[in-house]
Amino acid sequence: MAVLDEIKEAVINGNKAAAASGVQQALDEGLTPGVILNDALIPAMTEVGLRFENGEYFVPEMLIAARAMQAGLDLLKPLLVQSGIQPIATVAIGTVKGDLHDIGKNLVAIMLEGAGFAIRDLGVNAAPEKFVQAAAEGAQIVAMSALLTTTMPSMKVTVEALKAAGLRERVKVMIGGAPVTQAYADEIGADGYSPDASSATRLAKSLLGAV
Ligand code: B1M
Repeated sequence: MAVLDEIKEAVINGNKAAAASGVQQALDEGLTPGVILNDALIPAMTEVGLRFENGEYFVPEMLIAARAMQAGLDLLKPLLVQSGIQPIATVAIGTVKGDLHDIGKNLVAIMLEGAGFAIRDLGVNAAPEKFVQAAAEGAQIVAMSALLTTTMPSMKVTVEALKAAGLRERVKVMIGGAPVTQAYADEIGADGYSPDASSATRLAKSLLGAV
């Protein structure tokens, strides 16, 4: 499908306006948000990552590609999120301390919201204390994202901080992000791991016994 290739090219080249207009055109042509996301936006970021690894792209190119992707996501968000439903539970979601990657975290938040969860977005570079505070204030799920191997340990620190605050039994902890694995979730005592945004919604529901 030509328009999907155009969106991919636009994101890879960091062309925000073309990414947004491509997504709008794809929607006008009747493509579903899921197809646009999975067959254009996400593969584009994968390609950007490969180019970074190969030394063809540097941080500025990654950054402008991320902005172009976000412009496309902004158009899809209202379509992925249902409105007017009673929240299943509140999820406090953030990218862990030291980590500024938020595209995947935002995508997971959008999908969770679409599945009926209330979202408390703690943003990027979220310190363990922020997650603890959100849990103390009533969030039933703490959801942490990490894209760097160097920031993954902050997930463990957060689990320990929840224990120290006496909150661990009251909240479910789920984790994800490209370098994160089920084995890591088991190692740090998280309740669950999911590899992508759609399985994250299934995981969140199953953690609460809602499926
Ligand atoms: Co960075 N970066 N980056 N980067 N960046 C990666 C992650 C990297 C793999 C690139 C590479 O080398 N190939 C590499 C990490 C290596 C490692 O640690 N293993 C890397 C690096 C090294 C860095 C810097 C250190 C570069 C530097 O400064 N020298 C630096 C670190 C800054 C920091 O965070 N402190 C850095 C900076 C940046 C930018 C700011 C330029 C930009 C981020 C902009 C932004 O997010 N607003 C950026 C980008 C764009 C990337 C890549 C290219 C794309 C990430 C992305 O958005 N993917 C990335 C390479 C890659 O991943 N291919 C790379 C698309 C997104 C939809 O996927 O985030 O994986 P993802 O989310 C998925 C799943 O993982 C999952 O669901 C999502 C949707 O399916 N998921 C969850 C995510 N969170 C979840 C939580 C859950 C469940 C599922 O439950 C709670």
